[in-house]
Amino acid sequence: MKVAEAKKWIAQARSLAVLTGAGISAESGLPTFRGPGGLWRNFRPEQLATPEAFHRDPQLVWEWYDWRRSVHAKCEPNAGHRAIAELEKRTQEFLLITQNVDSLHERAGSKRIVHLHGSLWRVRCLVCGGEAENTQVPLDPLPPRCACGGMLRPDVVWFGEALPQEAMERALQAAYSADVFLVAGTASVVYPAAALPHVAKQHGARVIEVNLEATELSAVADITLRGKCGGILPGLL
Ligand code: BJW
Ligand code: ZN
Repeated sequence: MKVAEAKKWIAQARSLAVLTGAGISAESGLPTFRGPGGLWRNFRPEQLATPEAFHRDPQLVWEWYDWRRSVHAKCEPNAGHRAIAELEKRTQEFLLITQNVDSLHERAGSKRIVHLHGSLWRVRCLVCGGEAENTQVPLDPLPPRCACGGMLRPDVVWFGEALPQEAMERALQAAYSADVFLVAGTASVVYPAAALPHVAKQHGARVIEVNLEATELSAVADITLRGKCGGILPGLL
């Protein structure tokens, strides 16, 4: 039984790393990027999540983020988020590496966490570079402005932009030292996040994937568990 084997590996792991993507928040009602429900007003996320798109039409890109913030504000963590928070409590050396910009992992109780792609609830000024938390929903005015008068942007990582250095370093360190590397709800197509399970495997980790569908990682994973995060992850405790 694959689930029983995965559960045993996790229970015996001294060092566990978990990488999550949009799929884990799908059961909370947040749309994923690729696949059904990934489109917003006929735009693909890839057309909006770039610095070029923002410079061309900041109003349009901010409307997308404002809409996503309003959806997120009504969402609750699900059984998948809670199972990962519980795994953290049971494992000596643990890191949750998330690509998600929502805060559902923290709200489920996760503490040892790094956000590779930033946060939907933070903004950054294009003029003075100041960063701040911003939880206003809906935003008014749109685009929002900094106290210095400059335009604010979402404090997230778009295509072509570097990931936050400290988060990436901690994620790589966890990949080097993990006995088990659990990957949940990501299409595993966006780099450098998608490289982490490969790095972990090269350094001796067993890789377990939880996803509704086969992904780029599936052929490399030691165990693939097909199904919803909310159904499968609690069974790994
Ligand atoms: C379920 C489920 C359920 C559904 N249960 N499962 C060619 C080769 C390699 C790399 C590149 C290349 N060309 C360009 C690149 C680099 C590029 C990249 O990777 N591009 C690829 C697309 C080809 N990467 C970058 O540009 C990164 N930066 C970089 O490389 O910088 C270099 C640099 C160095 C120094 C200086 C300057 C630059 C940055 C990447 C940033 C990604 N940003 C986004 C937006 C964040 C903000 C926002 O949220 O708006 O991050 S894009 C988007 O994709 C978002 C996500 O975090 C990320 C990953 O998506 P994810 O999580 O995998 O979601 P989905 O929707 O794709 O998949 C969901 C999965 O869940 C599916 O598999 C479903 O089956 C499953 N699922 N429901 C279980 N209930
Ligand atoms: Zn400013």
